[in-house]
Amino acid sequence: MQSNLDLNKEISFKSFKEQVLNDYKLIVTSREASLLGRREVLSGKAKFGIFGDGKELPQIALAKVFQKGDFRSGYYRDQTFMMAINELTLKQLFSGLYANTDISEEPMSAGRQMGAHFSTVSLNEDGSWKDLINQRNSSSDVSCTGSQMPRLLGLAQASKLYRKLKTKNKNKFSVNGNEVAWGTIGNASTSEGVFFEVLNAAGVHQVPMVISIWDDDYGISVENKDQTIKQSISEALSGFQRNSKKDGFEILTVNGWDYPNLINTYQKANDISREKHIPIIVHVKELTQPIGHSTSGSHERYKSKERLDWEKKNDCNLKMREWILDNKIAIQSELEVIENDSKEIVKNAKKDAWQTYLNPIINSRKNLIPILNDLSEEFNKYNLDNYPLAGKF
Ligand SMILES: Cc1ncc(C[n+]2csc(CCOP(=O)(O)OP(=O)(O)O)c2C)c(N)n1
Ligand SMILES: [Mg+2]
Repeated sequence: MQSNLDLNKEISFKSFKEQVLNDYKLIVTSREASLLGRREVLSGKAKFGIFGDGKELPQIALAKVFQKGDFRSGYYRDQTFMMAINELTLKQLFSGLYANTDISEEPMSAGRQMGAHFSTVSLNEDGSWKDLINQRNSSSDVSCTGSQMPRLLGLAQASKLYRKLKTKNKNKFSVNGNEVAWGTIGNASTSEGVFFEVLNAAGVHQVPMVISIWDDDYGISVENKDQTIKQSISEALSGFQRNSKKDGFEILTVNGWDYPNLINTYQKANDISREKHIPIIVHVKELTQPIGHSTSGSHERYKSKERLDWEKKNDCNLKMREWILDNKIAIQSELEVIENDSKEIVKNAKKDAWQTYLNPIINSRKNLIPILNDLSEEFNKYNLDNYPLAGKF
């Protein structure tokens, strides 16, 4: 679990190293889960799969500033973030893939939603509200890309109203409107009308909304050059940038493989948005998709060799590994221990989730067999040879 970060606090090298290695462990574990998850689908055990590979690192930085009471409204790439805020375990991720219908095993939707649609629970068993200010919240994803945007605007607008109005019974929902609504969206989905409408409204109303754009240059097989003006959504949106005379957005850009800059960028976004209620766009560039868009295709069929090679070299997990070694924060063998452990942890979580999914089916079969045996004995008491269909089946 990530702890909220205070960049101004001095820490010892030991505790800095511990934080960095914890972050590294989480991104490699999340990656292993994506790799193994894809195999589970392609070998026929799990349904459709879509994973967060290639987007791990920025989600770590986002999780560091995401506080209790905040809301996420995002899309299917955010497994690393959900793990970082402690709202998704590896076993739950696999239970989602197997569509386990037991809500205690698959808390996102008891296997009813598409996998990687991440939600937290807002109500108690008796239907009363939980204290949302004491938990990290995620409004459930919906499979239409872009549909997270209107929800994101509403959540941010709520904070604005809580700060402005003396709303009754607000204690469970807000502390003076200090809650930020954090959105995530893919680069291709920013071409949708609803994205621009929401940005316009957020700019007009000046709400505490931070929208991260995970830019991997593709929307399935379509490149930015074929669908985003200037091939860059932050350049396209430069007219939304606030200035000394007029309100608007703060637009931040950062490369998705740059760990220290990601942390600084999200800290900045957090400070501006939470305190001053200014909306922020964080354009996270140079991300990749190591195993392609989803289990329904292979990106090798439409990406050039140059692009595939570039993606291999610029994989955010690999870049963080290089950064750790270059800055002598840890040595190779320490990282290898983390990498090998992660493989084991993910394999075990997968096995556990599969066994838990199968157990009730195996138990039902165990209960059914004596019933069928009894029935068969019962039938044997009759002479079925006299029936016209006897022996036909
Ligand atoms: C409204 C809508 N149109 C099309 C789709 C099909 N679809 C699913 S994901 C996707 C591409 C999204 O690309 P991007 O926004 O860049 O996110 P990425 O998967 O690359 O992270 C499309 C077209 C959809 N789910 N919803
Ligand atoms: Mg994309």
